Amino acid sequence: MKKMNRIIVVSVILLCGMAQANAAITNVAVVGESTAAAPAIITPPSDLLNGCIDAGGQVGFDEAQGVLLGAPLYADDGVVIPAGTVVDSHMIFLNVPLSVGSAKQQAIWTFKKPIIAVMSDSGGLYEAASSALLGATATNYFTSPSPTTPGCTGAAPFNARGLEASTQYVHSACPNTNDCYTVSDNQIDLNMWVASAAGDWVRVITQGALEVTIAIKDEGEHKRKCIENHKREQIRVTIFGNANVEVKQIDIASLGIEDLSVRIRDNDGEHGKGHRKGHDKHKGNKSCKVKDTNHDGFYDMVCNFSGDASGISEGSTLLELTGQLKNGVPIEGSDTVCVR
Ligand SMILES: [Ca+2]
Ligand SMILES: [Ca+2]
Ligand SMILES: [Ca+2]
Repeated sequence: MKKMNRIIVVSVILLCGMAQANAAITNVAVVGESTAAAPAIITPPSDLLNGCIDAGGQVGFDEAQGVLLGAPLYADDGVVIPAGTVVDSHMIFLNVPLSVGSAKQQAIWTFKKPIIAVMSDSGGLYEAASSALLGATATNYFTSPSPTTPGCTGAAPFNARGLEASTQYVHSACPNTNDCYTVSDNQIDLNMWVASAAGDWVRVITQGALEVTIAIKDEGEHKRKCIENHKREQIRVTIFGNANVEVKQIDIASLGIEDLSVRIRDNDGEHGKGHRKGHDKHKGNKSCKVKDTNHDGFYDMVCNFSGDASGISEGSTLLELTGQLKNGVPIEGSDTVCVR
């Protein structure tokens, strides 16, 4: 069993060391009847074995984020997430101690991005097959007994790891007397009913984005790095390319920060001046330039943004850049700036 868990059925490029500002579970709230403790968003636990994680109520945590799939990923209802998709992963479970006996709880979980797949099969097969790829890095999913909690056993897959709906994946009508769920955009309404023998464990996959490091500076005041929030502001933003994001593949028109967007001066950039080695005008857009500003061997993109900055809060503020590559893969990055 343990060896089977270790088979990696999908290949992947793992993107490490990235911010997770856009990826998180954002809220959980009980609906209807509950005989369990209040649900909670938690940090990744040391183990995810059946025998040593007693949650009291439904708990959820963010797993791997910004994972670019190198092979298709399989989930409930025949969903196949194609290779090339970038995903974020999250785990939600309810598992009670032997002394409690049983518990049931219905809760609505909200994510920052839309849900694209759920893994809830009763044996936990989808979960087990994807944990090497999507699991939280510091959490033990595979080694039973646990290396850190002696005597604790129960690594997925096993009977009753997932949901025990009467029909395995019936979600359309979600009876409060059984395991089931319904998904709507960035929310999952999740009903779990567990006995102490085995809990319920569900992996939720949401849209993800490739992470880029960015640097935001006011066009005229680079040193102070403050932007004004009471006028049409112009801001220079550097997007640093990396091994996963080639900045020349960025769809410039897709870039946005709050209500700011790339300032378009004209569309004849290919004929513009300034075309010299290591300092290329970006094709078709004079307001973004491509060069390796930090000399790390990856091209970077420097763009001028403008627009209505009046909605940005004063003080030290985290601003998030979103956009996509020309092939549709989302990108995102953030930087803290002074706003006044
Ligand atoms: Ca159950
Ligand atoms: Ca179960
Ligand atoms: Ca660079």
